[in-house]
Amino acid sequence: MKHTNRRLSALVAVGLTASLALTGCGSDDGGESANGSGEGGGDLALTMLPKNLGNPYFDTSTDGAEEAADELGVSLDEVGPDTATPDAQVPFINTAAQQGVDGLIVSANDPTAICDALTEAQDAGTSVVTFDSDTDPECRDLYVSQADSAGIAKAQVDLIAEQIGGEGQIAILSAAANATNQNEWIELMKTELEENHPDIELVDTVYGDDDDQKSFDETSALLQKYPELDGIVSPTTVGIAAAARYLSTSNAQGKVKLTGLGTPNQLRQYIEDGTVEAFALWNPADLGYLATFAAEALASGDIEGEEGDTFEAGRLGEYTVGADSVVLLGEPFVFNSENIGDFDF
Ligand code: RAM
Repeated sequence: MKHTNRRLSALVAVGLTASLALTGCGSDDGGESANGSGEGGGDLALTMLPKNLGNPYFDTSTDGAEEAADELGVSLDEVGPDTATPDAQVPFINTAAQQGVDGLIVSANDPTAICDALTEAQDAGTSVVTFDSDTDPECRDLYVSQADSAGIAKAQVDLIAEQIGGEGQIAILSAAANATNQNEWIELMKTELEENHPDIELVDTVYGDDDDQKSFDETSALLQKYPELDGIVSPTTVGIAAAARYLSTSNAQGKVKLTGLGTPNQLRQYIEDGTVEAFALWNPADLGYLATFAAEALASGDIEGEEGDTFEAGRLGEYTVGADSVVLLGEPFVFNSENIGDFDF
């Protein structure tokens, strides 16, 4: 079975499927299981390149990638820059290509800045899978997407609209200004607001660069600049956690609503103290797991990355490559005080 059904949230009308693990989702199980396509990995070497290191979201996606690599019998290394800046990933891509790795799995800080390096890696024989945040499509073989972008945008708009009572001022606290994934979601959120929430005014979009301190400072600045602010949407796990930390000790706690995309472990205390009512995400471990199966299928020649190609992804089941060489993990999921205790990632 591809996905496990879970109960619907009353807050968001997205059909909630997804392969969200109920407990833990790490790869510290010794990696001995080999269900699904465990055979045939050979001596393949894969490299995982997140936007930056030190982000629990990517720690979790790498856990999932390592779990998949264990099952497939391939090697996997994680490398990455400290900061999520547009071209900070280029040297890591060049090194992976020089090392002759078979597959590169990358979450892009910028849709174009790493394209030349990725193309050179492809020319050197490396299969390129983007996950989480895409490049321009011509720079990669396959993109493993966490969920439909319009669904991710709508989930967040629905949450903030519900929390502020359908009217008022909101701001967006995003990641890096060039991040492909956040920028796509922000455009779709603007459309959703214009079409369905005319009484909500988006007063500003600011960028915390997926850096904890910068995100914290940007939250502080937003509250000073907009004293009437009713809500903040932060479509980044780094941003929402920093904003929650700021709000939790400020006078605005509970008054300025905060939602967006976060991990349960980073936001648990803020759900418990009332700073955050509900937020959304998918399971990053499953995303890393699926991206690794996709990279192995490409690198071993099982698939070309063309629309209609199918491959097995272990415990997640079979996936089909869609239009523009995109593979979709599932649907976003909403976490709140009633269900957060069920999750550990
Ligand atoms: C941060 C990163 C990542 C994004 C999540 C929601 O961890 O920006 O790319 O998908 O937030």
